Parts: sequence; structure tokens; C-alpha cells
Amino acid sequence: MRQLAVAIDEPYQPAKVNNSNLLRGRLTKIMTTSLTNTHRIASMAVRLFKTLLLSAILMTPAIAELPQVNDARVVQPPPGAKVAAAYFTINNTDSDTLEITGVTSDIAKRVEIHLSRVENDVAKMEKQESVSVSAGESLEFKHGSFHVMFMGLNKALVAGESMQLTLNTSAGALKVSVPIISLEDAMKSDDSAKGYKNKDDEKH
Ligand SMILES: [Cu+2]
Repeated sequence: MRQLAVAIDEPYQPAKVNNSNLLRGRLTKIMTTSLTNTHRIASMAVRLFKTLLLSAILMTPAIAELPQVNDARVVQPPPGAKVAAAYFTINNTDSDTLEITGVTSDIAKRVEIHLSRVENDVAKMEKQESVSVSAGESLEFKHGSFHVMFMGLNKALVAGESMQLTLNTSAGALKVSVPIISLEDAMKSDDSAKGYKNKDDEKH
């Protein structure tokens, strides 16, 4: 009797517990699954983003840092002069050698990079096809050395105004606004401008 009672009672109790546990288990399982999916999707998104970022970095060609040009100036040439020269200091802040391969400007028919030097007491200047500036170095374009030469000026250069030139370099095209300064100002601030004393001197 007592055993039967137990036998009758028993199926109910565990069954209730089991159902409830089963339901709770299912809910937990569903929630865990959806949480797991959310996590999985999130981590996949992160992984995809990392991959894309990495490919973007790998696929982007190394962008060279454009050099800095300081102290650019062109001295106002004497009236009637057909040539002028621009000076500046170019600073290669990139980790690769910089090549300056040319200069363009609409102020003259011909624009060239020249290098002046004295040979047997004779001042000469030679057109340079390319000028190198080592990584981290700077190069001064100045009287008696490298300069940008304008030949066949299209218009008068007036002190106080400025002119535009573009340096074509291995790091890209670099536009430079060049102030036009008077000979007096050039001589006050720059010994290298003293070569301008001779007005007939068209060598820079
Ligand atoms: Cu020259």
C-alpha cells in the first residue's frame, strides 16, 4: 500500500520537475544560442573589419610625405630683364630620397632647374634634369648654387606680389607660392643676393 502510494506519487513529482527543467533548459538553450550567434556575428564582423583594414593598409601604396618648402623667394628682376631666379629651401621629411624632376610655371616660356658653379674663374650654370635630396635632409636653392630659372618672362615680376610654381617630385606635385621681393630687401636679408649688384648679370 505504502509502496504503491509511493509508486503513484513518484511519477508526478519528477515529471513536473522534469518538464519545468526541460522548459527552462530549452529557454536557456535558445537564449544561449542567440547570444552565441550574436557573439559569433560580432566577432566575425570584427575579424572582417580587421582583414579589410589590413588589406587596405597592404594595398595602399606607401604615400610619400610631400617635402616642405621654406623661405621661397624670387627677386624682382631689373626692368626689361627676361630672366629671373627662384630660391628656397626644400626639406625632405620622408624616409625615401626625394627626386625633383622638374618645375613648371606660367610666368616664363622656359623654366629649368640650374646649378651654378665656378670653373676656372668662370661662372657657369647647367640645366639639371633631376635633383636628389636624401631622406631627412634639406637642400638650399640659392645664388651660386641650385636655383629655378625663368627664361623669357611672360610678365613683369613686381615686388610685393607673388608667383606660383609647381615642383614635380617623386613624392608628387608640390605647388609653391613664391613671394616676389625687391633687390634691396633681398640684399638686406640674404648675402647670396649680392650677385644681383651687377644689373647686366643674367647668371644666377
Ligand atoms: Cu640659371
